[in-house]
Amino acid sequence: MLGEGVIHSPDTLRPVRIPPGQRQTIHWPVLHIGGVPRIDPSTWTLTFGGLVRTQRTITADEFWALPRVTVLSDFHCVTGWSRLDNLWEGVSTRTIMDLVEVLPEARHVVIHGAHGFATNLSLTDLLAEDVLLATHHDGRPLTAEHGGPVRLVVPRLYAWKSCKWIEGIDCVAESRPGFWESRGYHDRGDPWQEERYRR
Ligand SMILES: Nc1nc2c(c(=O)[nH]1)N[C@H]1C(S)=C(S)[C@@H](COP(=O)(O)O)O[C@H]1N2
Ligand SMILES: [Mo]
Repeated sequence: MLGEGVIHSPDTLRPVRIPPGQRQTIHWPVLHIGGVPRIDPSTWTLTFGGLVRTQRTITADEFWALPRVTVLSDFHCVTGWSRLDNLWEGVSTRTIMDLVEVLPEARHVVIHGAHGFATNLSLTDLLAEDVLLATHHDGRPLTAEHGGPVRLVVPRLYAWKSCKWIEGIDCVAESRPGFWESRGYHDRGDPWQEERYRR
């Protein structure tokens, strides 16, 4: 049994858990472009920019002092694999975004990861209750291969939105495509609508 404090991503309550065109995987593939950056967890930082009242960087110490959440969710890669029942632990994006004053004209964010990777989200999708900056998966610290020390997890969108080795969040007014979105991937990427590629 899972503890009472666990947030269940709404998609985990669907009678059918595998979106169209996907197949279930039991093991957990490692997928990204470029090498695996080795980031010291004690010197990791997260920088907020763009349409925020004051640009700021939070340190690892500040991050680890924040209240934590546990989320049970599914993970769907656009290449076709889906991994169900992932137990993520970390800090809610709601808690993180409360640390900065987002200006009212901001409607979207650009998430920045190591090696210049970026992906975009609407503020609404970023602030969904099951979205978090994860440090642990299934009870263990995230390995570097899977995005450790800290990655974003956006369960209800294709996994390319779940930026590994997150470094920064920029608030913007208009949607601004990231790495895959500017190479033909869909702006939003809802697996249940099969939003794989831009139409
Ligand atoms: N920084 C970064 N994050 C990334 C990627 C990437 O190339 N760079 N690839 C994305 C894609 S396409 C997928 S499917 C998931 C895979 O996460 P995993 O390797 O932990 O399974 O990471 C996403 N996050
Ligand atoms: Mo992916």
